[in-house]
Amino acid sequence: MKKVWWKESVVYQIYPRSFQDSNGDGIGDLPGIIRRLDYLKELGVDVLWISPFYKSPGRDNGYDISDYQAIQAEFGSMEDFDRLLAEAHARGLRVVIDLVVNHTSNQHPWFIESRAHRSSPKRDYYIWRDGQNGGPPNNWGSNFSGSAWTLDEATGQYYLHTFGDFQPDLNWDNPAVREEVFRMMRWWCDKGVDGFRMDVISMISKTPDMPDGELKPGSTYGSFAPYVVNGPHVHQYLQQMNREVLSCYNLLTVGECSGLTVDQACHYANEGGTELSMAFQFEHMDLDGGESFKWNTRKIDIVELKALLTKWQKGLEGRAWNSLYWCNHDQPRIVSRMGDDSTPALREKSAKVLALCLHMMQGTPYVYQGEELGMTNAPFGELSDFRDIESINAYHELTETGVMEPARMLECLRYKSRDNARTPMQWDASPNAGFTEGTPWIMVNPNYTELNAAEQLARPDSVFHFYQELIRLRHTHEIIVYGSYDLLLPDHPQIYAYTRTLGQQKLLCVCNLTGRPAACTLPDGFADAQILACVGPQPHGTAITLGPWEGFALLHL
Ligand code: TEU
Ligand code: CA
Repeated sequence: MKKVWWKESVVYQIYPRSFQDSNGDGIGDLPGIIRRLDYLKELGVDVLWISPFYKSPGRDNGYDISDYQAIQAEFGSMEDFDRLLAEAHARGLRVVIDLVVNHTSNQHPWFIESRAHRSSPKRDYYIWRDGQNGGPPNNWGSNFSGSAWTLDEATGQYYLHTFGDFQPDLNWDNPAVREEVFRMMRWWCDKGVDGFRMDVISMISKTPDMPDGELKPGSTYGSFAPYVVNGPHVHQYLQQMNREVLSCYNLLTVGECSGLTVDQACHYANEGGTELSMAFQFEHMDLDGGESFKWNTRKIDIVELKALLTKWQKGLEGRAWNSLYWCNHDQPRIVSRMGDDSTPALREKSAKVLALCLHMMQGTPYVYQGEELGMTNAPFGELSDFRDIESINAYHELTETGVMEPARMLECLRYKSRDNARTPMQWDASPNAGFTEGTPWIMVNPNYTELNAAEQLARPDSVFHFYQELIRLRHTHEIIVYGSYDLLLPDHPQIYAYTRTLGQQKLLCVCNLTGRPAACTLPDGFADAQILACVGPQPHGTAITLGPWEGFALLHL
């Protein structure tokens, strides 16, 4: 297996809008990030991935870009970005930026020109089709509810948008589109950025004939997935991007790949390096999905989770590289989703054991802002507390079509809404958690008075210091990066246990992912092993009982 820096790194994701406000407008910004670089250095991460800060109407918080080479005023200026990059580099932190090129904003000059008339030179920058029987070209539904097609009255055709109607999909089959994107990417690379996180990159190649999608019972729209996800030319386009841009620099690239399978990942993230460094798969995040997409309050089954993550660990071994995550700006908080946030003590234990379970695996770990504190879902009340376009649109669609009762839908939003990840970073116990001196754009979780970075920095046994230790261990022990993985106790309903092996070395990680005591027998050979990390008391002997949310990692030389 090739040894490279991005396999040995830990990435920290910043959602700029919610990280640190510097000018009192209630919105986090680039100067705010600069202020907190020392905190990130203290945590010990290697790479920062910063979610979009480009010029944007902000209807999807920056994932709707109207100028790829300008900074949205509320986030700061290009000088601020340059300073952020220099200040990060001065501290040995690399900076990965978000590349959102499946779609643009409908306010992007390309789209304004494209929609101007049918013979516009930019018409083919987007995906236009004639309607059918007085309606859209097919039955596809958008990821943000409603049809995936919107009629443009002026030219009488429909444009495709797999997300919001304000996010028209680019036509990657047009070589001019690819050249524009590659040129823009080189411009950022020449500035010195260290990589790209590529938004829904698995969706850039669409099958040219676009038949109706399968209609699931109870849904109004058909699924575009078979015709859009991992489409016919996606690997060809990424290989071209790799030849013309990526291979000319020393980058970390990670594709956000909804609909990713192990086989597909072995293309996107192949060890030969002809496409991307790694990809995000979604399968473990979908384990508590089901009917009505993700809108339910079901819990993830531990036996299923183990089988699934093991499939990824073994399936990519030596062939491609995994990325490891519990959280990002689209997911509810893991401690509320899989752990127990009902008391501070249980919250901290479950946050730590979940971290341990993930961070001892093979792949590059991603820590999402606040995860290193064990930040929780927020106590949202009514619909008006939510800001996220996906949540708000889904509420209307599902309650207005009678699929969900309003009270039940609100309950599901409180559990699963993306806004749970987007409440402001909790820095200290001062008003608004030290995030802003103004009015925050979304509610601050009231638990900040007790749950905040300042308190945790001052307390050696905090979640922060546990994450710091896991990151340090990864930097110290090659086996955590490169060792091969093997699952133990596949059918144990509470314990996630696995080994890592590198040459003569063996590591054992055992985690009780439930709030009930759990017993198991350890494999031989760890009797005099070194304890790397521990949540709860140190284990003794081979027949052990773990208390609620306890776990440990042992290293045998
Ligand atoms: O997300 C893509 C994506 O698949 C999500 O919409 C996902 O299905 C959903 O969040 C699960 O609830 C990316 C970005 O991460 C997201 O923030 C953007 O809204 C989206 O693309 C459009 O750019
Ligand atoms: Ca601000």
